[in-house]
Amino acid sequence: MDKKVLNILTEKCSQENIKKLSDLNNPELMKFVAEYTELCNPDSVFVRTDDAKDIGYIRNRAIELKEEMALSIKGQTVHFDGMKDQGRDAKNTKFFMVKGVEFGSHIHSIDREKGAAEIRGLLKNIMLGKQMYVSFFCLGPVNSDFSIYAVQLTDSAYVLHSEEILYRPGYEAIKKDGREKGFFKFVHSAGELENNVSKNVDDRRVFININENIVYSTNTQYAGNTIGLKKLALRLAINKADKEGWLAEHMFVMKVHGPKNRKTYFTGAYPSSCGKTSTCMVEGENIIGDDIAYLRKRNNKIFAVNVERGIFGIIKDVNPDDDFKIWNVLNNPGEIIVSNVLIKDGKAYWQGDGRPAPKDGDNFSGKWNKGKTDDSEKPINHAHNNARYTIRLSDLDNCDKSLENPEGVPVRGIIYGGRDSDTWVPVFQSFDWDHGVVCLASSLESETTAATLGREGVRKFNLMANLEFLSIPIGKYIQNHLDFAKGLDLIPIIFGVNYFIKDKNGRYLSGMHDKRVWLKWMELRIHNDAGAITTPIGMIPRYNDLKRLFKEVLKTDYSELLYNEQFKIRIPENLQKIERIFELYESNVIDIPEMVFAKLDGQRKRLEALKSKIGDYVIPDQL
Ligand code: SPV
Ligand code: MN
Repeated sequence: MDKKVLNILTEKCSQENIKKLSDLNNPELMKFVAEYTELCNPDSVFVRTDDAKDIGYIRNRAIELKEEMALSIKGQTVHFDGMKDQGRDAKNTKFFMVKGVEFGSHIHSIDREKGAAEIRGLLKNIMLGKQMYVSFFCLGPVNSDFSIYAVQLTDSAYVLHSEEILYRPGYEAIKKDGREKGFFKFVHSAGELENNVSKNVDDRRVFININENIVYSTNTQYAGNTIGLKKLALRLAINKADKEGWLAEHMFVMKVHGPKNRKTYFTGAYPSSCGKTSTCMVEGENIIGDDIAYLRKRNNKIFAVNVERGIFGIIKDVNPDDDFKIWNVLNNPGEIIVSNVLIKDGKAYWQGDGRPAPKDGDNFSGKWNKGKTDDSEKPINHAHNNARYTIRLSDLDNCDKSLENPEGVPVRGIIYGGRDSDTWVPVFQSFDWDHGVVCLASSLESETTAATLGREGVRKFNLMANLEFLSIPIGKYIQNHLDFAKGLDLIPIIFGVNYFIKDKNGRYLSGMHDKRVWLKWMELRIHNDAGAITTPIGMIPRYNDLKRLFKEVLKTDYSELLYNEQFKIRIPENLQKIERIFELYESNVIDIPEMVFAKLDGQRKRLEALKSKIGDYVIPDQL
């Protein structure tokens, strides 16, 4: 072993911990650990293997250091992030860029040297007085061509405990594999703590070095900024996928049951907090993953895996009526972390849980009582809008067996959905792959939510629900999607959904459970078992098919009046959308494939033709 590396490690690590590292037989990893041990300067270093003893140690540390507090339900704990650390910090998340390399204005970047100097400055001695934990994980199932190994350095036992729930262990796999390079590396520090939360949030940074596959995260605890394997790894994976010819997506993976025991696999991309988790969790179907998927081609088909093995989900509105399965897990013993909820007498409360909120308790603002206000005199809710739960998928009885299948599942349908109050119909099918990639996926917009810091309810462009995580130019990313279906025997069908369409009085037109019907319709379409009506934006369901499905699936009567309102083609809104998207691609972004403009233009012409024939708003019967 390199002498300098050994000296640094010997100073901070016990012999036992050094042995755990050297057993991996990977000098590059050792060097990486030593480099950041020296820079961050923790009091000691603990190496976590896949061993139950090590895992238990981290779980206990989180409690001991009050990063988590035990709740009255056995195995459950609560974690609080600071008042100003309740979502992903898009503003301070930046990619290192080499001068002269143009990625386009949508990608937040910082000059590489400048960024490296800034982050080194912030990391210097940041772990003084703390222990640094080193841990290994595998993204995707182990022993698979999807597997990517990752190493996480952090001073937060909460971060590691969360990762333990959410990701597959990697220590033994790495030892066996003998692979020396290609690891994703994450360096995180919560920084100085005050009342157990990151104090210096002004120095919160998430800096991404795609050339070296390293992400740094400082002065933050919120999981979306700190859990290396989640959105930080997604950013690295998008770049790796681009080089290797596969896709890394912000997508769920699920199985939908069709007639005669047919099983059809879907993936779905929705921006945060737009119904992604609740779609793959619907009654009657099976979940494989709720957030991040890798897609690869094999035997001229597309296969997908869940990169994770758990859910870091939004807890708001989880109640026995709307989300029974999650509710059940959260109300039973098990290894679960809830965050940024209200705690009263050891019990967790959150918004939309169907129970009266206690008048006081502990939450992310410290001691809380009804009427408490923040710095700007705004009332503080008992639980945050973006409060979360962290659970293992295997704790759910609807978890699909294929979760750990190294081959993944064959993808037949891909769904794109945003939060859109006035434009898209609740469900529709693209004409073909290219139309789907351009007019659905690359035209996705969504009204903002609490999952990222900033104002809610503003319409934002978010292609493939992946914009925030893109580490390659947008044009290239779209081209990769266009190319992905080339030469396939079975091209997945691309669908659009919108659970948030409203009538002119601002009332939602769909019920919470209607997505179960939309899924069944899409399943039938894939196998040519339902008809459709051709419209300028794609193909929409026929009333009679939906009426039958509503009866079968939800046991409700679906009226033609509602159908016409929901599936009315809103031409002015759709034309405005095309204008917005067209302009965006024309002005801001480099190297956009010609196909984008051609498909958008085609859609515009179809909409205009229908408008001049019938008018602004066209109900399906008129088509
Ligand atoms: C999301 O907001 O899309 C999430 C949670 O899945 S996180 O990205 O971790 O903030
Ligand atoms: Mn997500």
